[in-house]
Amino acid sequence: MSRLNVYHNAVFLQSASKLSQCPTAITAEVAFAGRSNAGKSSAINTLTDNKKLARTSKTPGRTQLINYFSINAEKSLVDLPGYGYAKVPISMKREWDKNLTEYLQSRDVLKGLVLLMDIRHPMQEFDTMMLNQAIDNEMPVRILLTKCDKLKKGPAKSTLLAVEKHLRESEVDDLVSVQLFSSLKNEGVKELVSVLDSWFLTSEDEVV
Ligand SMILES: Nc1nc2c(ncn2[C@@H]2O[C@H](COP(=O)(O)OP(=O)(O)OP(=O)(O)O)[C@@H](O)[C@H]2O)c(=O)[nH]1
Ligand SMILES: [Mg+2]
Repeated sequence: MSRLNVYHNAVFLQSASKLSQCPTAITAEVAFAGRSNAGKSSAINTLTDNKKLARTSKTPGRTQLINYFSINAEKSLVDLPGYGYAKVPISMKREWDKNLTEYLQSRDVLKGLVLLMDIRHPMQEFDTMMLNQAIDNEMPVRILLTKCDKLKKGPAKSTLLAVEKHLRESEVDDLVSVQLFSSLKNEGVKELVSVLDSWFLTSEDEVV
């Protein structure tokens, strides 16, 4: 029946606080980005079926380092620091934003970006900024509307349709797609796996 989910093999590889510390042996990676508290670390844990892998927290701003989880010797998942957390000093905020921009622009092995947004507050200023940067760098993006368990089915679907419409009207729907996701209910995992598989597979084709 279902193929083995290779993401279940993920193990912690290392942390990095700047680009120069990022692992060099990896040939393909997918990064998880989004506002603080959007559910990035939880989504990684859900995808990998390992609740202890990435640290999650009720306190926003928990993940301040770039954390790498390797799937095998060449492929990794990356938990990026949450951006836009209001309570950190403005200088630190600027530093994070600068680092994220630099990461998108210069990390060649980055094959795609999973951009997480709390379904109750999608497409905030920082999300749009991140999305535009990804588009400028021709980076494929999968938007996860997270914590969809917090809304009833109808409103969740309406938000999904509204974001889809926005992407179509902005003519970025060839590069950017969107889905519902809930770590709490294990919802949207299969769809996410197939997107990640396609990004990692494309990167294998490039190597050959
Ligand atoms: N109801 C619900 N809560 C969730 C879901 N995903 C995450 N949460 C909760 O949201 C909070 C933040 O989750 P994290 O995964 O730590 O968020 P993060 O984006 O990694 O946050 P930072 O590391 O601070 O950037 C935690 O209290 C989680 O339990 C979900 O699908 N449903
Ligand atoms: Mg986190």
